[in-house]
Amino acid sequence: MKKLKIAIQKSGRLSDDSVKLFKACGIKFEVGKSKLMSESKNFPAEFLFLRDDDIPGYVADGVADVGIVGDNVLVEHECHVNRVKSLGFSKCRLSLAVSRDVDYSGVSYFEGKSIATSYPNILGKFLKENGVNAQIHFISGSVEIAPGIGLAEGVCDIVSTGGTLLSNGLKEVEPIFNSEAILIANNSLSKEKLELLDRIVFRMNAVQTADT
Ligand code: PRT
Ligand code: ZN
Repeated sequence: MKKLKIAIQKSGRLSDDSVKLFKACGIKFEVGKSKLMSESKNFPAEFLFLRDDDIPGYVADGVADVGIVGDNVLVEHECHVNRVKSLGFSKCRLSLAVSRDVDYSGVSYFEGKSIATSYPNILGKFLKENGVNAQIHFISGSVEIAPGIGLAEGVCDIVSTGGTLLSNGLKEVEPIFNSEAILIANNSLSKEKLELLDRIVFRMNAVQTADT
């Protein structure tokens, strides 16, 4: 029988809850620090442990059949995949933030200014929808440092508790995108694989009902 290839984050904010969810569904598999693949012994599934940024592309290309990724990464990468189910964990928001001492009056504050972000697509769409012309400065990490070193006047980054913004002298002024973990699937799964996915989704729904 064909195995369903399931991509989950190797190590990070999605990893533990992703593993926990499949285990709560009764799917047994090993997770090891150096393991990049793991076959389930009691379900026709094979787990691939990847960086979260690679998951949407791999699922779109069919390298993996299904995966779990943050909606922020999924939308930023603009991959064509099937959004199967919102999972309710790894909740966060993508927000615009400025230096604490800025007298912020509204989104037009950003007109003609530069904004550092790892999410140029989502930010670009937001600015366009709001008729704001700003320069987007892409940086791949430690975005919150940008205003302090004179790289940009604002930042657009993931916020959860707000602690990181605070400790970098910034304040959140505009939440632009709400995110949580999403179960995604390749758009052209075989009938056999779709049946396996249905079995998993059925179990996930049962687990979530039991939790609430
Ligand atoms: O190594 P890999 O590429 O796989 O992981 P990663 O480092 O790119 O991602 P990771 O593990 O940090 O996050 C994975 C996903 O978790 C994200 O894409 C979001 O969907 C979700 N998530 C939830 C978060 C946060 N909460 C979060 N707080 N992702 C990042 N953060 C960071 C944020 O970038 C900022 O630096 O945490 C900081 C802010 O947190 P607070 O609590 O101080 O506001
Ligand atoms: Zn990543």
